[in-house]
Amino acid sequence: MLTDNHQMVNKDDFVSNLDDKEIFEASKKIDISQVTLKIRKVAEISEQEQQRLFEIFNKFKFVILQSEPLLNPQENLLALKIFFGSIIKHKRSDENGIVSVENLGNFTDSTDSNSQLLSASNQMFSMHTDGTYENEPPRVVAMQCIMPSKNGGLSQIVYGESVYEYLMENHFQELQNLLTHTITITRGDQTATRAIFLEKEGRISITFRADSVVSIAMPPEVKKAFNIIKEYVNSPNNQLIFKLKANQILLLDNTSVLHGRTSFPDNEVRKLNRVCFDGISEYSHHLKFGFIPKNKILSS
Ligand SMILES: O=C(O)CCC(=O)C(=O)O
Ligand SMILES: [Fe+2]
Repeated sequence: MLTDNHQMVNKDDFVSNLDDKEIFEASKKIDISQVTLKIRKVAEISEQEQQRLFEIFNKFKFVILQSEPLLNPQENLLALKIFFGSIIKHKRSDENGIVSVENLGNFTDSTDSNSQLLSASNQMFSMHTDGTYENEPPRVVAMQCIMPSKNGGLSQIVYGESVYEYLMENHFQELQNLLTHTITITRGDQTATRAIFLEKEGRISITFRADSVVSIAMPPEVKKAFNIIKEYVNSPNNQLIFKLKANQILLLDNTSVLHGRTSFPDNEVRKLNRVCFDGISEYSHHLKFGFIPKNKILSS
């Protein structure tokens, strides 16, 4: 069954960095309507809708929350705090912690003049988790679509668990190397060192980023694995691809899925609001972050 989102994907005539066939194949894998929850507004969410929100979040690791238009749509985004915890601020965020994701032309990071900010451009944003250069990356990322671009600007998702299983089946030694070595990711004055897959209380989380905005240092033992992951996650065959619509919020378990977006034409407007949450709230016990691999090899 094709959902509205799928139809929009198929009608898209901007080739972006993917071709039409790749987009079509990738979008067939999951019916986006399964992960879409329609509500009136976040502040008025019913008990039943709440339950459904957690169910979808825990099962699929992402939710598309669709609400009715509001005069001030940011209200919906900020109201998510009750469920997903405190907002983690970003260099570019406003006083509420909201970052505007839109094409600001040749916008560069003032702390690092070499790096163009992808979130402030129309360029493709390759697959990543948010906050890889932070000591405590956000557990939840929410991206609210204010205006989609007509062409391109498609959202992409890859499960960390799929990456893990792929390595387990095809590159077992490389996976073991990844579990025992750390990688350092630096952006401006922020830096963090950790393994790509981390186990805590039987659940595994993933952090990954591989673009030229950040600098990445790693020991030779993990270079091959890093490149295998980079290729795997950026292959459209392994992605879920869909187009976010206005009044939809894409909620991600940032410890379980990678996300990205395709490029869009320079002369088109596309605007999202992004917010990162720490995942610590009075509802935390309803949320299951990270994944449990089918086959465990983690020792310790
Ligand atoms: O533009 C998008 O859809 C994604 C942006 C993103 O991943 C980010 O700003 O971290
Ligand atoms: Fe992101």
